[in-house]
Amino acid sequence: MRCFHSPLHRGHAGTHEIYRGELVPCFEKPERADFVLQAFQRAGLGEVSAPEDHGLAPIERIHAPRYLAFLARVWDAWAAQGGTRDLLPAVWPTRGFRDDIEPDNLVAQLGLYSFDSGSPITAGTWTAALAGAHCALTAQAAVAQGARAAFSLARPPGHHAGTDFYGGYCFLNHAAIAAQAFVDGGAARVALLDVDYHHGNGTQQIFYQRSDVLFQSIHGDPRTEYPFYLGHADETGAGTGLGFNANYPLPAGSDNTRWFEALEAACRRIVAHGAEALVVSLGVDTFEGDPISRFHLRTPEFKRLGARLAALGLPTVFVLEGGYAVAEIGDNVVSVLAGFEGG
Ligand code: OKP
Ligand code: ZN
Repeated sequence: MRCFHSPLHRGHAGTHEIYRGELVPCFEKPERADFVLQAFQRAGLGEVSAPEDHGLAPIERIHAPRYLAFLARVWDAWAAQGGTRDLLPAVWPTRGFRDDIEPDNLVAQLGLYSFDSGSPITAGTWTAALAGAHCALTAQAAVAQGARAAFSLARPPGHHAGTDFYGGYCFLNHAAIAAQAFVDGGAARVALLDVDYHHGNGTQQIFYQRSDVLFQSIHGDPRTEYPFYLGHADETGAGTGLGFNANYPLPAGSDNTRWFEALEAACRRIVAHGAEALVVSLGVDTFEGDPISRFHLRTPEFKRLGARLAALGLPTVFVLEGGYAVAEIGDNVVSVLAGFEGG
């Protein structure tokens, strides 16, 4: 399978996030992509290529213009004020506040467009996220042109980013952008499956009222796990989208039997949807050694996941999401892809 990757991810390099009341080095760091790239090449899974520039139009199909304009300019505006440190929000418009007027104050803008304090914006964040979107779009194009599968190897991840907000280390929703590209290329029904440990709240928000893109997510129960405020089983879609959103929240610590039961249910639903293409939000923070998550998948389970997805027989785009056990992230991702390829 071909892999699309850009070194521009390296420009997104946050310094700190708050973890259990302490400032700690960011879990989402450039080394993650380096390890995945090394493992992919070592395994000889396929050619690694730079993404093509697909322009802003396919990204504007998912994200609001004022949000994209904000992301594109915010670092330069900060630098013009003499700012050098990571940009972090400190105030948010919760219920009862207005979100229709964008404040002039930069920190207030950060709060308007974000939902957590753990997603620093740095000098290269926009460039990195944009390159990631183009990796996903180039992988989608390869699959639309007949490849069985392709892999978008980029960071920061995307599945927590919604129409007009960032958070959970995510700025542009690469998987949603790829799914939309399938629709815009003529697919009537697309399936998007999120196997990251955390609920894909951004992707759910984007497609919640739509029936063309079936969104499903298997994740730690939001009652105890990030992102906390979305991802429950009773969220099944709205309006035209009613019945086209399915969540499989599992208690933190759930065993692999339970995880694969959820995967089986999700796969059956993909078949019932009559999907013509599949996009996988591939987070491997379900790994038992992950520092911020509490599932127990290991190499055999990652292989089994890949093989189960292959059995769907669909043109498939894999988009990298989470995974914070950096030394193992490459092997874990490669296990899924090798399992898919029958290796
Ligand atoms: C991103 B992805 C806040 C800590 C919250 C955020 C976890 C984001 C996971 N200070 N941690 O789904 O792998
Ligand atoms: Zn995650």
